[in-house]
Amino acid sequence: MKAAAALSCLAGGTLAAAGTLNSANKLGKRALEKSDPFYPSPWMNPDADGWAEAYAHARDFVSQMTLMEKVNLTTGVGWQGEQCVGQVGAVPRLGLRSLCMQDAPLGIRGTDFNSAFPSGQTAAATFDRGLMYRRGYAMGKEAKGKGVNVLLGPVAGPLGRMPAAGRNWEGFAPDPVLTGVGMSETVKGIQDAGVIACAKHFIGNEQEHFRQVGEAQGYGFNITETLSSNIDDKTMHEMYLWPFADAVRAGVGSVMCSYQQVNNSYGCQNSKILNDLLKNELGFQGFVMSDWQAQHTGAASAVAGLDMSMPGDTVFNSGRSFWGTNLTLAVLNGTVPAYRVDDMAMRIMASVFKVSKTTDFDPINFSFWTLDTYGPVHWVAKKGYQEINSHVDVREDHGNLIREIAAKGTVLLKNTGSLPLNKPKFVAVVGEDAGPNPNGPNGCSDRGCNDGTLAMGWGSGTANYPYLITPDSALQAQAVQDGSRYESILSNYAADKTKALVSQDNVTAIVFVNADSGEGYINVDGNMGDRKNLTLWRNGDNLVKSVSSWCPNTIVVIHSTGPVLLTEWYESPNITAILWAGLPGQESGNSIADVLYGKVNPTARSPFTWGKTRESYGADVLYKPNNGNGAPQQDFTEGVFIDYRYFDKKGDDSVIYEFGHGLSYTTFEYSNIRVEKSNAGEYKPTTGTTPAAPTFGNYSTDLNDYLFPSDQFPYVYQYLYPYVNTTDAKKASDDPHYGQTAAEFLPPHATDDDAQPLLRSSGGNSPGGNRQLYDIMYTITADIKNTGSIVGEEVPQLYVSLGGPDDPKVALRDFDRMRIDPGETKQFTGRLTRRDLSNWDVAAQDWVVSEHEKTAFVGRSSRKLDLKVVLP
Ligand SMILES: *[C@@H]1O[C@H](CO)[C@@H](O)[C@H](O)[C@H]1NC(C)=O
Ligand SMILES: *[C@@H]1O[C@H](CO)[C@@H](O)[C@H](O)[C@H]1NC(C)=O
Ligand SMILES: *[C@@H]1O[C@H](CO)[C@@H](O)[C@H](O)[C@H]1NC(C)=O
Ligand SMILES: *[C@@H]1O[C@H](CO)[C@@H](O)[C@H](O)[C@H]1NC(C)=O
Ligand SMILES: *[C@@H]1O[C@H](CO)[C@@H](O)[C@H](O)[C@H]1NC(C)=O
Ligand SMILES: *[C@@H]1O[C@H](CO)[C@@H](O)[C@H](O)[C@H]1NC(C)=O
Ligand SMILES: *[C@@H]1O[C@H](CO)[C@@H](O)[C@H](O)[C@H]1NC(C)=O
Ligand SMILES: *[C@@H]1O[C@H](CO)[C@@H](O)[C@H](O)[C@H]1NC(C)=O
Ligand SMILES: *[C@@H]1O[C@H](CO)[C@@H](O)[C@H](O)[C@H]1NC(C)=O
Ligand SMILES: CC(=O)N[C@H]1CO[C@H](CO)[C@@H](O)[C@@H]1O
Repeated sequence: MKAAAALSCLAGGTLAAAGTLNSANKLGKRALEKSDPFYPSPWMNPDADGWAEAYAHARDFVSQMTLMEKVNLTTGVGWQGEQCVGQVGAVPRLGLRSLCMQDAPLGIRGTDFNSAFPSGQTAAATFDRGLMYRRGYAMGKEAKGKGVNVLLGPVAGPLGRMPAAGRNWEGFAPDPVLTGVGMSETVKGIQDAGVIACAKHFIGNEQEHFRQVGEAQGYGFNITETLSSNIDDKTMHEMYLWPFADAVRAGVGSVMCSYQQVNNSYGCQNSKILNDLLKNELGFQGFVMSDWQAQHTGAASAVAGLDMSMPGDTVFNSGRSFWGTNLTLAVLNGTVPAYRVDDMAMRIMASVFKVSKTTDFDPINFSFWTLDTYGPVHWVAKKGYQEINSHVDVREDHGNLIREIAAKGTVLLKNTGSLPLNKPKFVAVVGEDAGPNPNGPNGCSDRGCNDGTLAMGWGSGTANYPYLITPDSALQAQAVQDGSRYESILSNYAADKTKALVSQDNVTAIVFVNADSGEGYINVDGNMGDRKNLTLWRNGDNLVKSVSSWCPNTIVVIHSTGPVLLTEWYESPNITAILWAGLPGQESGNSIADVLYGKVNPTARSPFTWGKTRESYGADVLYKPNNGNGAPQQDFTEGVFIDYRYFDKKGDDSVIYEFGHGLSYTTFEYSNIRVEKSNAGEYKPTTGTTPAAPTFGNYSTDLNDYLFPSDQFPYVYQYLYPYVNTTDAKKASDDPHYGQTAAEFLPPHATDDDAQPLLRSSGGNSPGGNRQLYDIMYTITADIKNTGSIVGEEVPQLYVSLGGPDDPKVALRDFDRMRIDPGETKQFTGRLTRRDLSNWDVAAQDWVVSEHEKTAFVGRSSRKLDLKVVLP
């Protein structure tokens, strides 16, 4: 049975499920993957580590709440109903203003006097936990300064299964451990600043094409259901769920469920992923919010584990909601158990108390919908004119941090000696990517164009730039200071002029090229979010090839959202250096100048593999529906073998630069690997049961008590409320199927409230899964010596081979970024936890350390594994 077979009634999606099943045969012989049901939805654990105090506060608060107040807290007020990109109803009686959810994972979206940080992917390239934390903290502080309560990031979905996928740059890397560290550090940073983080998009949200039906239809694809990511249980645990486990372990307050389906069940009503994996196995105590319009049902999504409907309306500006009035009625008529709505409110309020510590929030000081100072608070209703943008400057000194992260996240892929630059005689800079967008840095809405230098992708994952330092301006300033001659041609098509420039004697030519991508609702040059190719944009390859054919000292700088194909030119002897500068944010020019001139000795590592061809990556975006009008099917048949795991398995010569690769201006020597076994003890599966579902407070069953209080405030157009308009429940619900009972359309056990058994792999009181998974089993040390003549930082990486025939050759498990003086030797220490050495055993439904011999490697990349030791 499908996890959310329970589609009907509150659901617009009733027919959807049936449609998918009926079209099963169109894909071939096998039936479509399905998701097993998992009910009931787990309620909060009063004793969870890091949550107990927040639970107690929340219990006191929620116990005072009426049913309508609880419903208000769970349901968005509708698209453009308030100032933020999403807000829920307020609880004025208890002094709680409406919670503000706001993009984005690299800075606050749509406002002003905020910073534009480097992308998550660029932060990942630093391999520096401290910088990842500081980035999160700074973003959290900025959000707090504008009145944001929930910052919608960080991102672990997409993980990066396909290099062309549009939003990979918002996340970290196609490696679960590096992404897990990015998630954990960013969550801690954001939440230490007093803002709730939101780990998204849960789960399998690996491409833009077909994620939403309307969007796909707009592009001319006639589908009636969204993409299904079909992921087997082992791959789910070992790859896609892993970084979410780290986010949960770090105490993340919210998780956003995704648009697409998993095994043909929608992300926001898939009980297997929400109830079982997230809330039961990982012991997630925070709340699950829907992606914007990713909710398709009312009661079904409630019992499948959804806690907050965003932005609240069934579709933007319908003025109707699957929850709101419908959720109030569903509790009153017994379809949705009261404990489930109590648990939603508990989870939301516990996150508030855990992270914000108070319910006395700062005012919201901006409107996402305009930069005007005065305007309507209720944007779509054009009601409530007042000051809606106070233009509060929240940037502090974050520009310095942004410059540091971007420089330390710039990967030196190749260097035959031309770098670092030292007062070069003549610098010639070539390429649009070095210059400004003629329409200004924010000239395209949500950065939906690729004009001028690329410093972030496009879509909801963006922020407005407060300024954008272009490479051209920063490099010119440096040249002037050095007494160099400097010229730039900020075009990719001025062949004759470029030739004349870079053919001169003694020229250091720096070519800037890029490749962009973003979110599916914007199509840039035929790229509907996902990239349509892996090549450079706008004649970039020809530009590099031409300049390097004229100039024997050509340095190439790439700004991109992922790997591009360097195949045709990377070996040219005239190309003396290649750098990947990721998506650096507002300080772009300064940070690349810092690296080119050696103020920052490069240390960053590529957070993905640079393959020779698009095909060499294996998995790819699905660009054409493959299931008739039904849900396109994306089968994750490669299992755990994505990115370097796939290239290593093939073992051919299709890798140009491997995952983890990055050069320095100095050199390092690795020696003396040692291993120490810890006495971690036996793994003990979790046993026992939960308490029965608690309820908090009681509620009136008289519909007269739920009527819209028109004597207290006017009804705002399209606004979503918890009230009923009439005491005729059927009319109030406006649901043509009103009257179906839970037994008629919800799956078995969906409303159970008795004690439930704990999963053996779950954490008991410890969020993130069984706590012994995080026991340290081995400590590996190695000596790293700086054998060059300048100070440098090095990123020793610890990989393991789990030894089984189905295991990747090696998998990253730990790393450090260490500053080492010339001649100095420092000790690297890496740790292997039980999880690091385990496989997910599908039969046992638990992590198991296999019998195969395990080997640890310490090296400078996934392929330069200097040292190895067999684990005793
Ligand atoms: C209740 O949900 C149904 C969809 O199941 C929707 O058609 C109806 O408009 C909703 N009612 C309200 C008052 O939003
Ligand atoms: C999807 O189907 C596969 C294969 O049957 C199964 O291993 C996996 O657990 C399913 N995942 C979900 C979330 O239902
Ligand atoms: C629900 O929230 C709205 C504001 O979003 C507020 O006006 C209303 O009073 C709230 N209702 C209850 C019952 O608290
Ligand atoms: C889309 O497919 C449906 C179902 O096959 C069909 O009824 C409809 O006419 C199609 N629409 C377009 C625009 O092709
Ligand atoms: C913005 O914040 C300032 C300082 O907290 C406050 O005085 C002002 O009322 C706020 N403006 C809005 C529109 O909330
Ligand atoms: C790849 O796509 C980009 C962006 O649309 C385009 O500029 C470029 O020309 C394409 N490359 C090739 C080889 O067609
Ligand atoms: C390198 O540059 C020189 C001009 O200095 C040119 O003659 C030569 O063909 C170039 N080599 C390549 C491989 O492009
Ligand atoms: C409830 O009443 C308001 C104000 O009359 C109206 O705008 C709204 O559409 C009504 N809602 C329903 C579900 O009938
Ligand atoms: C209960 O209310 C919900 C929400 O309006 C509705 O979908 C459902 O049909 C109702 N069930 C009964 C038994 O009245
Ligand atoms: C300082 C420098 O690099 N000078 C060179 C300029 O170019 C001429 C001709 O190619 C060389 O002979 C110089 O050494």
